Parts: sequence; structure tokens; C-alpha cells
Amino acid sequence: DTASRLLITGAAGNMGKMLRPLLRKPGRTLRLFDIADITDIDPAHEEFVQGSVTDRAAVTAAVDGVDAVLHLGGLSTEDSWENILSVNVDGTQAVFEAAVAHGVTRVIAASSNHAVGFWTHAEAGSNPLPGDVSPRPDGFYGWSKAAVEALGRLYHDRFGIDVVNLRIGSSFDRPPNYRGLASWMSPADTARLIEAALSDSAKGFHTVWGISRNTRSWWSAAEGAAIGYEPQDDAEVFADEFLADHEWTFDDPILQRVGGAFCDHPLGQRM
Ligand code: 15L
Repeated sequence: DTASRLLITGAAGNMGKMLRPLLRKPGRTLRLFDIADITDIDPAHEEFVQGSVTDRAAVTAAVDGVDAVLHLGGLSTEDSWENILSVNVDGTQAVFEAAVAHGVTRVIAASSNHAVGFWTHAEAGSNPLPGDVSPRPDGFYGWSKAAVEALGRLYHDRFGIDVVNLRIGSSFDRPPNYRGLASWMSPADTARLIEAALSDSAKGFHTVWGISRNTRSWWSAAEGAAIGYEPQDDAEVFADEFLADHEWTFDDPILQRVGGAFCDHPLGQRM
């Protein structure tokens, strides 16, 4: 059961763009949903529904007829309280409501390391930080991701929807900065994680870290392994480049805290 029709919300965003070619496979249609226009649809594998997660009728229509939802749609960094509530919280609740209404049994939700951004390397101690460590948001954005995770738990417990919360590190083509030597998740590993989250091993409720098998990672791989996620890439190939300007030490507040610089960014101020 790997989803013959998969809805991707926020498909025009960074992750959506990166993932579309990687999640394409025979017998699967990607239904792309975004407020922004998408003009390069491949009609053999993709369909496009334009709309906002803040428009409940549009969300309901987008969810109708899919087997699973990959919910990437939302604000991806700090923003005003009002925007965060409406897009990330109401928007996610609309997706879960629509899933219930249409009998969709699997939702994969993009959470973020910033839901737990104030946990530190020192607190993790000698063990990697568990995937389901309790919320410690580092801003309104991170708080909304903690809310997203808790909504997933609610809809799982109430309605039995299979939910996988992905506590994503830094999912980009390459690590965005030196912290990414620990937090990076490569495009290919991101696709692997999503396939694992769509598989039968991910039935139930799971919260897993979204990172590659980075040499410098200090976040647990166990929860991902439990759903069949086997990352292949390692940000270490970028180490020379990034460590030319930075020393790698967990005394550095950027490296010490899960959320890095987000922990110091003014609350509610758009990044
Ligand atoms: C996130 O949650 C953001 O969406 C992304 O832009 C990155 O900043 C990432 O976290 C990160 O922590 O690197």
C-alpha cells in the first residue's frame, strides 16, 4: 500500500518541487495542491488543484479521492501569530477533517525540528535525542509544528488515521549552513522517508526525525528505522567546505540547540 493517488499540499514549495520527480512511480498519480500556480505539470503522472489550505472547500475537494496525504502546505519559517494560526494550524486541521470526511487513512505531516528547538546536545547526553522528545518550540512557527503533531495524535486516536509526523531537519539540495552537517536530509533520503511513511510498517502513529545518516547527527535514527527508513546520504561530504569558516563545537549555541539560530529570532517576526 504505497498510495496510487497521493495528495501533496504545498507542492509548489521548496520541498514539493524537490520531491515531485522523486515520488513519481508507475501506477501512482501525484495530486498537487498549492495556492501558487504550477505550470510544469506532467499530465501522465500529475494533476493540479489550485487552492489554499485556508480555504476549507478547496482542501476538501483536493482530498477527495486520494489514498494518502503528504501535508507540506504551510508557512515554513517564523511569521506573525495570526498567519501562523490560520495557515499552519487551521490549515492542518482542515486537512485532517477532510481526510475523515473522505475516508483517507494516511496523513504524513511535515513537522520540524523547531517543534523541539530548545532541546540541547547536553540534555541529549550520550544518547541520540529521541524522535518523540516532548515539545519545546523555538518560536511561533515551531509551536505550530508542535500543534500539528498533536493534531495528528488527536485524529489518530479519534478516527484511527495512520499518522506519521516528520520532524524534518534541513531538507534541501545541500546543507544550508554548517549546522546542516548535523541536520541535513538529502532529497533522495527525503523521498525514502516518505516512501517509508507510506508503507505498511508505518501504520499507527509515529513521530520520526527527518535527517540523513549524518556523521555529526545527534538525533535518533531508531524511530525512522522502525518504519523502514534507511537513509543513504551523509552531510559529511560537505564538511571541508563548511568547516573552513566554523569550528565544530557543541559550545556553539547554533550547534548546541536543536533549533540553532531560530531560538534567537524575534518571536512573530517574519524571516
Ligand atoms: C525549518 O523548519 C524550515 O522550514 C527550513 O527552512 C529550515 O530552516 C529548517 O527548518 C532548518 O532547521 O534548517
